[in-house]
Amino acid sequence: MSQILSGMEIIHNYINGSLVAAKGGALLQNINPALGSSYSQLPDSDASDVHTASEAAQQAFKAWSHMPTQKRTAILLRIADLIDRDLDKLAMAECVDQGKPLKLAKAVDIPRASANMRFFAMAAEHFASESHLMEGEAINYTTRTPVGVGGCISPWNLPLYLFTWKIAPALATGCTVVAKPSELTPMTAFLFSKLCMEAGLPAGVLNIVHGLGSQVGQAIVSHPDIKAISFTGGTVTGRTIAATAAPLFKKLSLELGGKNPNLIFADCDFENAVSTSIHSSFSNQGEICLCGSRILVERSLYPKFVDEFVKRAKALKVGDPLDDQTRVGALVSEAHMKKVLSYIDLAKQEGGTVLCGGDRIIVPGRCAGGFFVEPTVIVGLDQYCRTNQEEIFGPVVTVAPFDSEEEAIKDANSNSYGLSTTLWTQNLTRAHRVAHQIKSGIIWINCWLLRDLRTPFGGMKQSGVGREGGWEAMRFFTEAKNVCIKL
Ligand code: TXE
Repeated sequence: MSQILSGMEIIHNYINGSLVAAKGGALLQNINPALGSSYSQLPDSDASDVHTASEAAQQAFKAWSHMPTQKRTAILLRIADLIDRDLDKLAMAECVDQGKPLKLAKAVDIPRASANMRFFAMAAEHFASESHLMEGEAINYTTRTPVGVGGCISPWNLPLYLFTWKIAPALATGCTVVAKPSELTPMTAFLFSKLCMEAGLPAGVLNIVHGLGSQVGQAIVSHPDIKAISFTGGTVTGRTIAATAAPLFKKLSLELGGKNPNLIFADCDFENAVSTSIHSSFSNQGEICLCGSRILVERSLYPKFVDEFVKRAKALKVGDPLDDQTRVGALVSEAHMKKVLSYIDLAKQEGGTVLCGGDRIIVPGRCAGGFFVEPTVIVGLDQYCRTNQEEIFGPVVTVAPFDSEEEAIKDANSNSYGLSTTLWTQNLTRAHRVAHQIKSGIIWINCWLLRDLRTPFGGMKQSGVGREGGWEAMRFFTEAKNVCIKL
C-alpha cells in the first residue's frame, strides 16, 4: 500500500505467467489525477508484445478449455477470494489511479470485481447445452465450445470492475485471454495479475498487456488469432474497432457511451427521486456510462425539483479522494477535465444557464494540482443542442421541463445513444407504458444502478452492439454447433 502512495511501483505486463517489461523497454508515466503528477510507470507495449501474449494464450488454450469445469471454477473462485482479502489495498490503488473517492472504490468497485469473478465461475457450472425435439422426426442438440483466444479491452472509469466483467466470462467458458486495461488506470489490473499467479492460474491463460490504445488495443483487435473482441469505451473508439474487426469476421461486443435520460413525473416519490438523481448524476464524478445526464421533469414539479436538486448538488463535497467526507473526486486526466470544461462553455454558448458549478476547483493542500470540477447543473437548453446530444462524461447535467408523457418519451428518445433510462413515477401502468416506448437497453424504474448480473447489459443505437452479463456473456465467448439426428 505504501508503495502505491509513494510511487515506487513499476507496472509490468503479465505474459505467459510472468511479470515482464515491454520488449522495447519503453515506459509511460502513470498520473495520480488528484495530485496532477506522475506516481508510477507502465510498459509502453506494442504489437510484438501482443503477439507474444497471443501465442501464450493459444498454447494455453487446449489445457484450459479441456480442464474439468469444477477445477476451472475453483481457480476463478480463489481469485475472487484473493480480491476480497486485498480489498483495502485494491481500493486504495483504484482511488489513487483513477481519482475516485476511496470510500466508493471500497464499497463498489472492488466488491463488484470479486462478484464478477464469483458469478461467472459459478455460471460455468450451470451453463448447459440446449436440445430441440422435432416430434417423431429428429432431435437437435447444440454444443457451445469456447471461441479460442478472446481480446478484452476496458476503460478507465471503473477499472477493475469492468476489466473483470469481461475476462471472468471469457475464462469461465474456457477461453484464454489477451487483455488491455486503460493506460490511464493500469494499477489494479497489474495487482490483479499478481493475484492470478498466487491463485495458481496456469501460465498463458490470462495475459495482460499494458500500453496505448492505438498500439496495444489496435494490435489486439487486428491480431488474426484473437477471435472475439469485448470492448468498453468511447463510441468513436468503438467505431474504429468495428471497422478493423468486422472484415476479419471476429465476434464483437461493444459497450459504448450513453447520454441517458432521467424522467421524473410529478407523482414520483420526491425524496427518493431527488436523492437518487444526485447519485446518478455525480457518482464517480459522472464518469459512468449509466449516469443520467439529461434530467427531464414534469413541469408542475420542475421548480421544486430544480431548487432542491441544486441545493444538494452545491452541498456535495468535492476534494481529496482519500477524505472520507468526499463525494466527488478528481476527473481521470487533465485532457478529460479540459473536455468537460469545454462542454460547459459550449452549453453557455448554446444559451444554457449554469445554476451551480461550472468551473475547475483548486483543492487546497496536497491536491492543489488535481483535476477537480464542480458538480454542474445547467438549464435552458433544448434536447437537440450539442450539450444534450453528446456524451460529456463528467459531473455535468442538464435539467429541462416536459408537459406530457408523449413529450417526455419524445425527449428521452431524441438522442443517438440508447444505453439506459431512469424513470420516476408511482403510477405502475404509466411506468410500464413509458418503459416499453423508450429506446434504451436498460430501464430503471424508481431506482438506479440496481444490477442483477444475470440480466442483459448493453445499449441500443450508438451505445453499442451486443449484450454482456449472464448467459449473454457466456454465449459471446462460445461458438454454437447444432447436431441434428434423424430419429
Ligand atoms: O476512451 P477510449 P477515451 C467515453 C467518454 C470519454 C470518451 C473518450 O465520453 O470522454 O469515451 O474516452 C482503448 N483500438 N467513454 O478516449 O479511447 C484505450 O486504450 C483498440 C465511455 O479515454 O474509448 C482504453 O483501454 N483499443 C466509456 C479503451 O480503449 C483502443 C468509458 C477505452 O478508451 C483504441 C470510457 C483502438 N484504436 C470512455 N483506442 C464507457 N462506455 O463506459 C483506444 N483504445
